[in-house]
Amino acid sequence: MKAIIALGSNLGDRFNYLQSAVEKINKIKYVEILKISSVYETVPVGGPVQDDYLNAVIQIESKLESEILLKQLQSIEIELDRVREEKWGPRTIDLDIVAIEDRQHNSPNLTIPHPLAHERCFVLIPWFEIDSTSVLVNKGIVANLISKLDCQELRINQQSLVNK
Ligand code: A4P
Ligand code: MG
Repeated sequence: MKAIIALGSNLGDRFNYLQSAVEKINKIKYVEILKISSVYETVPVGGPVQDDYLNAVIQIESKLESEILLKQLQSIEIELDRVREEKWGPRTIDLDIVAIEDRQHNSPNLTIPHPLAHERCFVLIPWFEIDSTSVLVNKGIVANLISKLDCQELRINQQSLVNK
C-alpha cells in the first residue's frame, strides 16, 4: 500500500531530526520510501507559543498493517528524543500517518486519514508537491483543499532531505 507520512520538527536541530527520521523510516522492514517533498518552514498551528516548524511529507510503499506502521513510527520518534509533554507542544520529531491510499481506519490509537490533514497547509502543500493528483478520502482533491486555505506563510527551506 502507498502511504503518506507527515514529518514535523520545531525543537533542536530541526533539519537533522527530519533527515534522521527519513533514514530510520527507510530502514523499517517492509517499508520503502518512494518520494520526498521539499522541506518547508511553517508557522505553528495551535498549541502554546512555540518556534516555527520544519515540515515535509514522504510517500512510502508499506506492506505493514497500519497499527504496526504506527508503532514503528512511534519508536523512531522515541529514538529521536521525542518527549510527550503537552498536546500540540514543541517536539523534536512528529511522524503522522496522513493517509493510506483510500483506506479508512478508526481505532483508539489510529485515525486514517489523519483527522486534521484537510485543513493543514503544512501537510497539503508538500503532499501536492510530490503528487499533484492526490485525493484525501472523504475530503476531496488535495489541490482543491489547498485552494480553500491561505497557505501564504509556508516557505521552502533550501536544505533537501535525501533518501539514504
Ligand atoms: N494517532 C491517531 N491517528 C494518528 C495518525 N494518523 N498518525 C494517535 C499518527 N498518530 C495518530 O499523537 C497523539 C496520538 O495520536 C498518538 O498516540 C497516536 O496513537 P502524538 O504525536 O503523541 O501527539 P501530538 O502530535 O501532540 O498530537 P496530534 O493530535 O498528533 O497532533 P498533530 O495533529 O500531530 O499536531 N504546526 C506546524 N506548523 N507544523 C506541525 O507539524 N504539528 C502539530 C501537532 C501542531 N501544530 C503544528 C504542527
Ligand atoms: Mg502526532
